[in-house]
Amino acid sequence: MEPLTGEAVYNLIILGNREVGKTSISWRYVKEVFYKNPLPTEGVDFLTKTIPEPNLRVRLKISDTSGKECFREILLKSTRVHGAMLVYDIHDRESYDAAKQWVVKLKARQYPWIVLALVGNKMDVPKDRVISTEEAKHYAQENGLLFSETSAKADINITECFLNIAIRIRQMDVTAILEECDQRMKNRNQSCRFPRFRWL
Ligand SMILES: Nc1nc2c(ncn2[C@@H]2O[C@H](COP(=O)(O)OP(=O)(O)OP(=O)(O)O)[C@@H](O)[C@H]2O)c(=O)[nH]1
Ligand SMILES: [Mg+2]
Repeated sequence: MEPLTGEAVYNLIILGNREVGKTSISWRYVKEVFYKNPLPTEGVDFLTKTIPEPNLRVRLKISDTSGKECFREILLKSTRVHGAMLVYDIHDRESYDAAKQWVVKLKARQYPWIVLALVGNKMDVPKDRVISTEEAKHYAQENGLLFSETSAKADINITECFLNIAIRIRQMDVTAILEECDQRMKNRNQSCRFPRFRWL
């Protein structure tokens, strides 16, 4: 793969039910902090961080969404997304099912270039876990997703999770796909390889 000449910007959206730890994950990664009682996110918060890997040269623009459905739908329709992190709480099956529904939704809308990562958070609390690592890993493998279990609180696998998503986005050349779609949109005589990209 050719080395990048400038800094690439990747848009990453974090989706998942309320209180699964979306804000805690993004703050741990970007600000290196953890708060026991963060305020619920209203709408969306934007954070950016340049990945401290000299060979990658990537700046992540992270959209930390509210667990409220209406906000996320609006955001998905208005943003060019390179990757999506689908977060669940390993103690909460409803949140796991919701994360899987996001996979179905995103695939159904034909965003084939979006790198999807399934993330089971709060692994620092082994008691009362209801989603086993094996179950989630199996689902992720079957559906071509990246998979991690994390703890924002104990800072486990957070950096690796973001890094792996960025590496996969680069490997799949998602930026080139989006640029191609932009170009074809300008020239309406040509059809886009991904006809429904206008959703983004
Ligand atoms: N034990 C533990 N608690 C966590 C972890 N991550 C987040 N929490 C707690 O879970 C609760 C919800 O965290 P948030 O980060 O606000 O969750 P959210 O998904 O952003 O919630 P909304 O913005 O309302 O959608 C807070 O009490 C956090 O302290 C973790 O890794 N381990
Ligand atoms: Mg939040």
